[in-house]
Amino acid sequence: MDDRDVTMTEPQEELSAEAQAAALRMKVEEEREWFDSLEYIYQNEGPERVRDMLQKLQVWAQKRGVKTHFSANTPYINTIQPEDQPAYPGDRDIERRIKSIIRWNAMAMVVRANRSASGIGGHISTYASVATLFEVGFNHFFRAKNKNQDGDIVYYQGHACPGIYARAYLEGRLTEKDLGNFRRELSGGLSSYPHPHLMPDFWQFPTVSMGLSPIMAIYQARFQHYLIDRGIKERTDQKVWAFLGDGELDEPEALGAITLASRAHLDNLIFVVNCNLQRLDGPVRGNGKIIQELEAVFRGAGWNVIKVIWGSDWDPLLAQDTHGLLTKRMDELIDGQQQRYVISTGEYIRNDFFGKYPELLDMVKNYSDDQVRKLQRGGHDPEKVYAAYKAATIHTGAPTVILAQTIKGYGLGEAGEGRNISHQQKKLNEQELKEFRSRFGIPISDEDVSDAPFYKPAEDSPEIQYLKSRRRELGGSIPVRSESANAIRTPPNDLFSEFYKSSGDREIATTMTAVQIITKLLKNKDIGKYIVPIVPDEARTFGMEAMFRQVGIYSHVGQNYEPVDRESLLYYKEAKDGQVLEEGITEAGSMSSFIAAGTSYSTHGIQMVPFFIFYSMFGFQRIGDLIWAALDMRTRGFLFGGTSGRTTLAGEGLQHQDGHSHLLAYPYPHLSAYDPAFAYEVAVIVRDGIYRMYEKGEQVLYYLTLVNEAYPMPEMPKGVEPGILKGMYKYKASMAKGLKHKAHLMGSGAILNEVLKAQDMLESKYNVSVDVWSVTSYKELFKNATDTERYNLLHPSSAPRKSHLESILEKEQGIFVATSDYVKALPCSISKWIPTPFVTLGTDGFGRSDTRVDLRDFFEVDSRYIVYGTLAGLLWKGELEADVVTQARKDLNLDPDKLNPIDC
Ligand SMILES: Cc1ncc(C[n+]2csc(CCOP(=O)(O)OP(=O)(O)O)c2C)c(N)n1
Ligand SMILES: [Mg+2]
Repeated sequence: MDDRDVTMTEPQEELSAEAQAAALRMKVEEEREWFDSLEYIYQNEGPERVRDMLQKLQVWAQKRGVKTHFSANTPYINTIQPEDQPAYPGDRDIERRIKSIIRWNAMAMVVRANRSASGIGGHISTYASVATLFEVGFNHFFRAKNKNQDGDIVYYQGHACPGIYARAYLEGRLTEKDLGNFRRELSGGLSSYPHPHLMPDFWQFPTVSMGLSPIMAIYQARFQHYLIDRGIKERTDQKVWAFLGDGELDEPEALGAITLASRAHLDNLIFVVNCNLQRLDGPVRGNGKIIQELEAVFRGAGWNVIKVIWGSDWDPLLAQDTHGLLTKRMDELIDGQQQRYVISTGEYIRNDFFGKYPELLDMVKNYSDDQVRKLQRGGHDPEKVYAAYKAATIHTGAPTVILAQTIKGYGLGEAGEGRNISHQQKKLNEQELKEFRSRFGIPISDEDVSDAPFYKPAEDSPEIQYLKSRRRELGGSIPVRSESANAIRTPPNDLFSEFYKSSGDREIATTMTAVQIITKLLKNKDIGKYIVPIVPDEARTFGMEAMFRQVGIYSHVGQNYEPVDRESLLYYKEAKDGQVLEEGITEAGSMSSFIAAGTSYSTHGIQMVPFFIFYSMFGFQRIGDLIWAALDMRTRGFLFGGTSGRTTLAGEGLQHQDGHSHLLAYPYPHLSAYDPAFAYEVAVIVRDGIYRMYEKGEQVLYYLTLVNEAYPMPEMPKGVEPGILKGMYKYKASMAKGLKHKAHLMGSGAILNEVLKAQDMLESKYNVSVDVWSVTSYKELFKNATDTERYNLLHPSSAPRKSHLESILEKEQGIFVATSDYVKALPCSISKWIPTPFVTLGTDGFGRSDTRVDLRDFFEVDSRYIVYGTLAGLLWKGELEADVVTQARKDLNLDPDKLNPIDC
């Protein structure tokens, strides 16, 4: 054992009081010498040298096994000291009056909405707490986009949107009628939360699925660097501001990407966390301190952290705190107790907080109870907030997070200030309205107040004039969303022509086709530079590694090391102007990049064409909420679900084999989902996607599943393009003559090959003439069929329209059998429009690792099952006898008592 670890020491004799005093004096003297030396260094060589010394001492101590105390925290006081605060540039008084009016209107919107339509919801208390944080931004920081400047990018805390609407009302951008129609979206009213899909000229970012804005904002800030570093966008000092809730940061996505922000030196990014210490049900950390917890997390991740905890009226008290006792008390105070102070009397706070140490009680002995009660929190003090924002905007080299302490429901008084029910408060009674009005000085009479009328000062009032002049100064109104961007032309058919041809004997997987298409697009002089390949550490899985060398992997700092494979042709090349976004193992991060790139046409006025390639299993089921947000944001681009198909990805097993993402894609509006089988299908779909999204500007997103099973690719039959895009076309009609029965086999993805084998078997052995159909998209078929049906329902006197399915199947005789590498629910979803009997085969159940042959047997989707399903269908139709079918089952070696894979 190392002797330094010995904790037990020889029993020592008691020292006399005199000896103890002497020992103490010696220690004091020893320390004084140390401090004198440090002081000397500080005075003569400055703080940098002191830091250097301390670091060296730390190394010295560590080498001797001395464990030094580690803390990522600074004391529980404001980061910026009063003497370092810049002068406030605005008119505090008028800004407060504007803010009060906005507070009132934001509250009135919610109260009125809930009176006219009980239960319609809305939130009062979030804006009440964040108002100062927003208003300082609106009056002094957030620049609007116009022809002279890029403007800033702001993610507003979603539940605070009434405040944003109320401000737009004062600016004259929204009318009283608009405010009165809050949450009445069906009659064109203001959307409940920020939704670009519903208010495409106003909102840019959906922020109300908690935890998604922080990660989206990080990748947004990174994408801005990407555009600049690649020379696509001019260098600017555009900032990305994200306003977040303290409760929100419990979401794993929220903090999951913060190290990327520091690693990539995103000093264009500012998080403002509205630390009202509360979430929906109660305190965020009743028994802890959320601001300190977050400080440690962000500092540990390399962020610049600015705490705005206490308002200016605490400054004189802190100035007197020469022994650090007040700071100690602040450090001790836990959030649950601090929240209690919001609803407490001054006397309670005096006793409970200051009363712990007599010296502190002494500090406030000349303060009245009312003064003690009103001691303010930093997030409600414009001077403190301004100082923090200013420091954040000029900080270089790292992102900044501002942790601002506020009160939830600020100003609501007993109606919900700092109470656990604050979040749910949507109705104020007459008395509560009166109090609110009086507290914020809104000129509404006692008679009128119970109606909660909106209030807007006259156009020539100092308030409106000031508010507008501030916005003019900063470039215009925000939030604003626009869609003007560079046009992208669909590449000519020639670019895709090689995929329309047969590959001969060469076996190719659709993944390879997709990668080749991206490669060709990258080389194309028109579209090439706008392509953004995004991959979550799976480039080698999908055979994309050639792109590393071809266009480079994006890194803001370039490549400061010699890669281990530098000698190889396809080495891992990182470059400042690299084009590939190699995100590492984060589908959420990659999707956030995809969103930033796919909405760049709106955010930056630059159309980009992102291709995000991932394991299809880790798409919809893992990051479905981000895909939903992408659609809300009108994102354009291609999602490629690689290694798809429950039986096509041999090996890997249950957690990798996707046989259901196409079903998960069903409820996503404006999303086209395809499961192509052949190279030409992939090419036709991608080309159409570029045309629809980029040339026509349609609001749609493309999802394609790709497989890694290689097989010879056939030539594209004539005239099949419309069918490919609509979801189904006849791929191979029967050539056989004089067969007794007729069947139609529908197949998708790699399983189409099993279907083709079944066609041969049925024609050669079972007297069944078979047509083979390629189903590229059940979702498109379903959408078109239900859309057509809806039209016919609503137009009884018009000639009925035919869906694509009805048009292509109306003349067909025989039975139908559908097989895919996906769940049976997909073909079942269109069964209404398919002639009966309709047999559906699919891969319901957990995947398994095994060979493709065995998997297709296990999931009952191989050619034998397809043959058998066809014969069973003919039995149901009355064309075959049961014993013929039973015999076939034996011949095909199928076990009727095998467990259903869904139960295995
Ligand atoms: C993913 C997700 N889960 C739950 C909710 C419901 N929700 C809305 S606001 C809220 C509390 C928010 O607390 P916080 O982030 O602290 O914001 P505050 O309103 O306190 O500023 C919750 C749970 C949501 N919007 N999103
Ligand atoms: Mg909160």
